[in-house]
Amino acid sequence: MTTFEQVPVFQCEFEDDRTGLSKETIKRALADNLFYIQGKVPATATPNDYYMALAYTVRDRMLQRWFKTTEVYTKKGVKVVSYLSAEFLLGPHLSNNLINLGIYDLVRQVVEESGLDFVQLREIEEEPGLGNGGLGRLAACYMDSLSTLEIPAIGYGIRYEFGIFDQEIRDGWQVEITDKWLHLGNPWEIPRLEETIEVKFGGRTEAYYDEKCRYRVRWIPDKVVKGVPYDTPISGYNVNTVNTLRLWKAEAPESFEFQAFNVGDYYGAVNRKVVSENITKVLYPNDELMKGKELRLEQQYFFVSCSLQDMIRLHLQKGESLETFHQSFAVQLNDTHPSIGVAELMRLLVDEYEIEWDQAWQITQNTFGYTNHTLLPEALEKWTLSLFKNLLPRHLQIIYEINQRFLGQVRAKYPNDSDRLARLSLIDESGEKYVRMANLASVGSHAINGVAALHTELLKRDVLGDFHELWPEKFSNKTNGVTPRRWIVVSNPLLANLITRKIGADWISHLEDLKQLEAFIEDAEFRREWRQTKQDIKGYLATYIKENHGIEVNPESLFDVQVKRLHEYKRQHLNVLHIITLYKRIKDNPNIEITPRTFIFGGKAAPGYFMAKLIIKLINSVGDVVNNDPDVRDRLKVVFLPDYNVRFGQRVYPAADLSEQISTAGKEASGTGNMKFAMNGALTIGTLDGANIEIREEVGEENFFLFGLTTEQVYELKSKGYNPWDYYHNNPQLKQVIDLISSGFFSHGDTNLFRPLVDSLLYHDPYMLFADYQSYIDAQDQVNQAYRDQEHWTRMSILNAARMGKFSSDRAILEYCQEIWNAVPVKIELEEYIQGRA
Ligand code: 73E
Repeated sequence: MTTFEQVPVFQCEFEDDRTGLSKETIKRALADNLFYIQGKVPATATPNDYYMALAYTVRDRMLQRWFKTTEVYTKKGVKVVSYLSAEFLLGPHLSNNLINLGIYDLVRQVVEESGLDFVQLREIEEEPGLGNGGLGRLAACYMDSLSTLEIPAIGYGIRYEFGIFDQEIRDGWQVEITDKWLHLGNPWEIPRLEETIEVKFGGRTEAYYDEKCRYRVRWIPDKVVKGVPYDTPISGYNVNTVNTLRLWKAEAPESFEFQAFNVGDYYGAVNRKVVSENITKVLYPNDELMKGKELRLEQQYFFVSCSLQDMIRLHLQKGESLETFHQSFAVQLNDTHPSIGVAELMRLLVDEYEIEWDQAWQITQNTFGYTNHTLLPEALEKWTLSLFKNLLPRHLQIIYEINQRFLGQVRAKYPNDSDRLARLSLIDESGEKYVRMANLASVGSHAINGVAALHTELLKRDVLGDFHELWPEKFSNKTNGVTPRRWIVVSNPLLANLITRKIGADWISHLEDLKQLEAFIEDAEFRREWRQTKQDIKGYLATYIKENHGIEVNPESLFDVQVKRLHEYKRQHLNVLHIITLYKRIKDNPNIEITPRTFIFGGKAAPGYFMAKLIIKLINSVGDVVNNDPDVRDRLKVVFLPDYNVRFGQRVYPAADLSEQISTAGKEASGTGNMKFAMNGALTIGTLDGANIEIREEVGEENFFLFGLTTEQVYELKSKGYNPWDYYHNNPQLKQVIDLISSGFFSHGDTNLFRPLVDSLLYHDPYMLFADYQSYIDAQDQVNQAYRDQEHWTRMSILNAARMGKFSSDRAILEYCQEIWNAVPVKIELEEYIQGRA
């Protein structure tokens, strides 16, 4: 049980079951919610009923704050940040809200005194997996920080009925299962049916002259879909602010069905309903891969149109005119997924609210900011003109108009530079014609940012190089951050307690305070406690692995962890080459002294990404051999833990000794797992990529295991002709490892199974594993040496955690507020009887 020091936020003079915080009141509220909401008595209640009753009890305690917060934001003069994201990877709500409200220990005690198993109830919650990975999780961390910093904010996204698939491993292969996260109900959301919005699709446009003889265009759609908002409260830590995450669900409007019934087309009517509701059915499980599917563009336009119409409604409700829209809302585009918003805001302003083009364009540019998250060419969004025109005919016209005016400016600045014009154009005309969403987002925003220093530099130089030349002032870097509430306090209460005992609890909302831990580095007792804490948590993970996956791991061994989406650029297979290298050393010399290691992997592969799935199979196949070879004598263990998600992240980051951040330099825009590991005292083995560079700068190069080519060296080697074959031939160790895979040693003699992977490495190796192999192995050997000196390792571990202040999402959000959004905190005051003595 956690002994984490709570910060008492409120104490009631007047209590009722909905707000009271005395033990008795909470106990009564649990029983009440079980009876009146779940309709159960203890004799018939299932664990899920109790979980639901508990969740409602916690939600009730946020409602006054939530209501108050929303009310304040409708006041004139309050600028609201609107974070538009196709993904919010929230993870379980219960513990997070308990921590943020400062009532974790209290509620846990009450639950246990009521004879219930708190941990069992907590684990029942289905996590909302409404995202693929880093990008969606970043949005969730940012929502937490916005509330904690008391910034008026609203997150807008999609209420997918099925989030990221559940992963099972069968015979070493990934199998995808639909994620039915809503099947037992979702106590954290409230549908706001009366705030439903209509969204149009398809059809055609028609030009006309209005009563003042002005040329206008109207859009005659062939489909209308209703967007129903579902609101989830997002609490801040130790403050009254509770912001809203508003997710849209698609529903078919009644009127369309009646029309069809009248002509007797019953099937057609019902079918149309199904098709409309498909829009928010399922999250596309591809990260970093753009697939030009019509439904994906429908999803994007659907949620963006709902959100912008919602904002306009709120703005007009304040009694403001649309000329000042950008003073009410700062809208951030989380990658290009919501970038159709640029054309949609123009359409709303020009077509529906009859604002002149130039003014509408000013409002639009002043409203939007655009965050780019990837440089990978295969991830850049583009839509064929035909697909675009079918779905959004009016938007295509608007994009043409924006483009014509924009290219006019470019031509004036760079006469006779048709190549530049072709690169900057919103339309790619090099082959089949496409709309380029990154260009649309860049032209339509006043600010463009990357997510780590290196990434922003590369963005300015390559992907958006021409835009940077044109408007250098628009560009800035905002290095990612993660919330220490979820990633330390919720997930690692033992470490949080230890830290708080030493330096007080302020670090939870001022992560730079962790620096104060450095003062205790010479304190042997503190180091012992630090080491013991890590050991205890590793013990819990070992038990979990044994109980859930039947694999025995040694909690004293070095826990070497790589958890992230499967992708060739992230190079999980480089990690495997290291494992095989160690295995080979043992086979060649069974008595060799080696540092015992447990290799832990987790991550999902996009269902259509064959190579990523083959890498999962390889990890499991190597694990089968290594784990069962008596020569290894349990000194190496390889476990692939299925269904990596936020909840499992919370279990694994605290238990790691070594964090694998081994992407090819220049490929990982930032990474955020790297930050979560280091905050929890893991050391990093990593390349000079993404935020690794800044982590290394902060923690000190002596506390970081660096290897591999730099981005420059990668480019150089590529341009002079990279030949992986040479590395294979010139490095006997590497050759042995590759030959062992090819020989069928890990595939029951099947020499074909891993051939696509091996051939890809030998003949192409686009992510340059072979070029980095030796340097990686050398760095891993240094890790082994370092781990043997536990005193020294502990010092490095403490320094890593102590120097992670920069990577709090609070710091990142402050920078966005000051440099992009021009947003300031607004204190939420509560009535005395709820506020208590806070
Ligand atoms: O480096 C990460 C970064 O830390 C990057 O790969 C990831 O975003 C994280 C947060 O900034 C990312 N995901 C996507 N693009 N970049 C993406 C692309 C398409 C669909 C879903 C996600």
